[in-house]
Amino acid sequence: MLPRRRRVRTRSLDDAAASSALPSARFPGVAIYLAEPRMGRSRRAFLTRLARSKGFRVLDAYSSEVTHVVMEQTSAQEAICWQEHMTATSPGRPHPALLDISWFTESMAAGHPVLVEVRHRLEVAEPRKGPSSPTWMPPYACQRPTPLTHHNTTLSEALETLAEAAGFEGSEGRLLSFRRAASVLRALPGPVTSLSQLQGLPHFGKHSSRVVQELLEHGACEEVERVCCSERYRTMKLFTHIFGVGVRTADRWYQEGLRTLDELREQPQRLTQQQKAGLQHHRDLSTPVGRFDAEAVQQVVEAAVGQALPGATVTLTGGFRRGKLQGHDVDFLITHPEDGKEAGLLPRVMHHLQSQGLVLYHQYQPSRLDDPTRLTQQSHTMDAFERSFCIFRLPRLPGAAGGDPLEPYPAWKAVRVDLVVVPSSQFPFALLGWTGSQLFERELRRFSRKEKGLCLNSHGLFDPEQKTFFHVASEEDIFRHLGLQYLPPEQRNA
Ligand code: DCP
Ligand code: MG
Repeated sequence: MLPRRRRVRTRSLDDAAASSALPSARFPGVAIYLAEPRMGRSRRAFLTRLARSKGFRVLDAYSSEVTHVVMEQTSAQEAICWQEHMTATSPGRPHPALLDISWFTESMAAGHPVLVEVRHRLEVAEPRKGPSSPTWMPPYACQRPTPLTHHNTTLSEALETLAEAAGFEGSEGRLLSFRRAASVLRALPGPVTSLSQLQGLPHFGKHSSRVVQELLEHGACEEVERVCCSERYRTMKLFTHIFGVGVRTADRWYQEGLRTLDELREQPQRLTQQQKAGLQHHRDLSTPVGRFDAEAVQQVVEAAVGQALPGATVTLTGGFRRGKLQGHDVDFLITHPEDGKEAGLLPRVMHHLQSQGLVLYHQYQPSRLDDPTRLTQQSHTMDAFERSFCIFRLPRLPGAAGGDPLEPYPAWKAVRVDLVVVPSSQFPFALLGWTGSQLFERELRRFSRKEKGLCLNSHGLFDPEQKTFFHVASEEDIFRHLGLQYLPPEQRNA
């Protein structure tokens, strides 16, 4: 996955596993797992070093080998929920003992594992309560499965609206708080029907809890209603949904008094080529792309790629890979099994597509992979792959459903398509980075940085201390390196 000119060391999965979980002969039959939620990364690292220095075996990742799970400041109820979650994500595993930190500290002081007594055990402290008891939920979205369809649509959509509105005001912190709370609701195993169910859930501050409370009690939230009706929110939403328009541009237009698409069309000198194309095809582009259309686009892209470079492959990614039935665009990764063969491929692919009249607009961005600093930065939007942002002219099949029955049925539809060319050695990272959801990616990068001290982006996983990149063959390998349970794309709808 590295450009050949960079001489950096690489680490394999086996190296990492060996350094983290050296089998100890001192206390056979004891393998400790320090559960992080309330412990924090640095304390966990400290306790791990301490125990290993005394000859204890401490595992970095939760596995079937674990015999003693140690938790800190965790109630028995939370511990049981945690265990249920681990059992759900890895069925069939034996249940290790769930222990309070007191067992660990006593064992460290004694220099050997002390006998497990009732007072050490978390799971016997109190019985489980009924359906309204708090649910244990890992704090990062990449630590829990989030399906596409869930039980709390109304609540999560209300919080998403507030997140979007906060984003329009440039308030990144509030945007993230609302978005994370909305994502927690999507991951819950059932509907929230009473406020007490939010107790103990991560990312539920006063504001998000109040919104949920109002919705549960009155069926509507005054703040959300007000935002949705406001001229500011409606205009910002209208403008930011134009291809090529971000929050800053939309805000400038709003401050200058612009409110409608027609007003923008009257001032073409203000618009980039991309925005002009976006406005020109606005009607089609603001209609969701269906799975059927995405498959039709895939066929024409595959044909063009096959002509431009036999052996190259096309992978549908983004929301459609997560199982969504509709999207605002169609995202593809193009690669070739032989690293380097893919370089400069896109102009040839675009040429084939254009010669068939399939391209209404495209903006080509050459690869910037020869700039090594890009590979160790932690931003998705900055990825350095060769790419084209396109609007396709997708012929409609006769008899296809849709459109206004009173108007003549158009022969084609404009569809937003992103084509990204990736060297095969970086493909698993690009696939993980482009599959989304956006919040899932953000949380995965944050988890890597804050909990593991590693830098993850669509090019690789980098250890800034060791100055090494990790070698991987699949998305599963990346999850393993990060000590995370593998989540298939359809469970990444955070
Ligand atoms: N992505 C990201 N950060 C961004 C933009 C995108 O991590 N700022 C990743 C996650 C997205 C994926 O790239 O899921 C594709 O981007 P899209 O904007 O196309 O998002 P989706 O495909 O998920 O949504 P949609 O179905 O609306 O196209
Ligand atoms: Mg998409």
